[in-house]
Amino acid sequence: MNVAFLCLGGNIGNRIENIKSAKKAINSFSGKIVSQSEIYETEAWGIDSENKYLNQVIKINTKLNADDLLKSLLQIEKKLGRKRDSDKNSDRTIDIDILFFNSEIITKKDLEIPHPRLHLRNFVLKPLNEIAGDLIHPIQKKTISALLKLNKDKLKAKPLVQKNKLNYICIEGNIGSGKSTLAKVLSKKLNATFLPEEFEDNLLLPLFYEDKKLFAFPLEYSFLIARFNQIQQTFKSEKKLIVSDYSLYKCLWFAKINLTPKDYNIFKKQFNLILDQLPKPDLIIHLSTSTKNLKQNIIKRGRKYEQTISQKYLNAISDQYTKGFKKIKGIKKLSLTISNYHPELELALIKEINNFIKENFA
Ligand code: PH2
Ligand code: MG
Ligand code: MG
Repeated sequence: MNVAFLCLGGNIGNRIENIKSAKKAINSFSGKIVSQSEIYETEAWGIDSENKYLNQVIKINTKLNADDLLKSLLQIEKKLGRKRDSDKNSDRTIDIDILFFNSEIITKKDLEIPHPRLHLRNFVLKPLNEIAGDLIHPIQKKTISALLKLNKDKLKAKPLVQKNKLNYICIEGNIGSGKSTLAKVLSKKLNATFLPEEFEDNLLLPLFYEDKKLFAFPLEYSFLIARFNQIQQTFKSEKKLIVSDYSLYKCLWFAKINLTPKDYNIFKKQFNLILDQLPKPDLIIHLSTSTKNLKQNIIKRGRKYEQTISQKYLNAISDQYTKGFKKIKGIKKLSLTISNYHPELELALIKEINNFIKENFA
């Protein structure tokens, strides 16, 4: 099996659709796509055209040799409406270039591998670096990431912000609403990474339930810092969709209930600073249910320090969650109300969430 890296690009017509169609055809006729970069937008390189390019780099496994691969790619270009006129660099619907073929060096009239200008171009190096930063250029004898750093191309390749891409889902709800169970099931269903709330480690929490006035400020503050840290670390290493059973907003909502107005104002400033540093959720789901149901669930799961939680406190949290949820702007929101708990509940909720995702995200 041969490994090849291809650069797809085009600057006229429906550029995204053309790239998508090209990939479909490549998968059928040229080789199996095993990884792909984001799509980048760049001004036309080396030519005088107003039409910006979209480019994407893909890696394929193929049984074809380099000549036959080129033939199949040229056929695909033609099928997708590529016109070749005398001007070598004219605007085009789709261009598919072979960047590398194994680590071979080929210098024929109609096929040069590695692509002779790839190391000069941000629109190739940027996406290529994403999927093969450590690959060594067989002529330049440098890695792609080194070539990217060295290269002086002035044209910036900007990742195309894909509309409504789903990267981060938070499930919110009062103590005992069942958000953790649901988040776990949902992350399995969506093949996502589960980011769990880590309240067990907070030694202040049991103390707080014994003396709320004394421990409220240190408790809320320590939660804020711990959650900030956890979310930041997770996003540093995780590329997959993340499903969490909390959002940072809960810090603010609990602070509103537990802190004096003066302390709350101080807290809110710090909260907003920290919120700005973190990736925004794409979807927040609010699970709500009656205080009676919450109380039952708290008894059922039997965490010792939770058993003294009063009806009044639960009511206050539910109210604050509802108010806070309404105030969130610029994030997709889904509200789910649970009237009673039954064995099929999770499945029913997942179905609703799935429908919402289908309608709202690409
Ligand atoms: N391809 C060219 C010439 N110039 N510029 C950008 N940004 N992207 C391309 O794919 C591209 C180009 C010739 O193939
Ligand atoms: Mg080209
Ligand atoms: Mg070409």
